[in-house]
Amino acid sequence: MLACSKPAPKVQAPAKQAAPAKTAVAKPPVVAAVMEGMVKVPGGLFRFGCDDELDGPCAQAERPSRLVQVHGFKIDKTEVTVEAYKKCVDAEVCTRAVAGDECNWGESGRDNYPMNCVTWYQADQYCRWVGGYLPSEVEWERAARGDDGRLYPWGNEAPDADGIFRANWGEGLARQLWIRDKWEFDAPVGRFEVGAGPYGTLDQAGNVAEWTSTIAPDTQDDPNPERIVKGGSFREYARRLRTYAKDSHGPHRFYSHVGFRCAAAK
Ligand SMILES: [Ca+2]
Repeated sequence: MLACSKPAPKVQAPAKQAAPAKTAVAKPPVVAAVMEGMVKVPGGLFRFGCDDELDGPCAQAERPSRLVQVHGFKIDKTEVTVEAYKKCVDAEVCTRAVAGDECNWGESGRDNYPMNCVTWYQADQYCRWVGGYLPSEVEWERAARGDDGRLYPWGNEAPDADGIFRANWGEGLARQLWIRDKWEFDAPVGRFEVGAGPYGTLDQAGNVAEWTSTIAPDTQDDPNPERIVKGGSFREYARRLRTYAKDSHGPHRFYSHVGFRCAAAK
């Protein structure tokens, strides 16, 4: 159970870095390009979590709904791609992702697919390398939800309302339904522009679910506490795509339906 009875979490600020010395090595070339792929998320109060009357029925882990103050920040417009992650591996900073089965690493033609099959540690390492950090759960939800308490990044309509597919998702084990949105498994990032969030993010709902920096409260005393994962994926029910929905996994685990995106200070 992920229920959190603690006070509303505060936005996690990126770790402070020591002032660069005059001889400091320049940041890797990829940084500028990655930052260009980010959108600005304004600071402010927003409603976080699930309210049974407004959003429900809610899972216990999604309660309570409360107002949370966030600082402005930036977040990747799309999930981190295989192509982007490979640059970090080539720089000998990141480790290779697992290959095979539904994993995208090492597969030809998958450069623009999300970097799945990475552990939380690999995702965290990549975001640090580009000068950012993994978003907290609150930051992730702020980017997806804006300030109007919407159920999905695009609004309150169901993902397939009026026959328009706003995300890449599935229906649990009903595999024949996975492909209704044109993609049986994950898709190249950014293919569902109609599903854009309030600040321009794409695929926050669906495609691959996304690691955040937030520890699952019910595992916080474990040696390797689980981290919150947000957004649902190509294999999950529409409800799992809701902005407040969440899951959690151990940081050493990797899955074909889990990837990540990075955040950065404003
Ligand atoms: Ca996603």
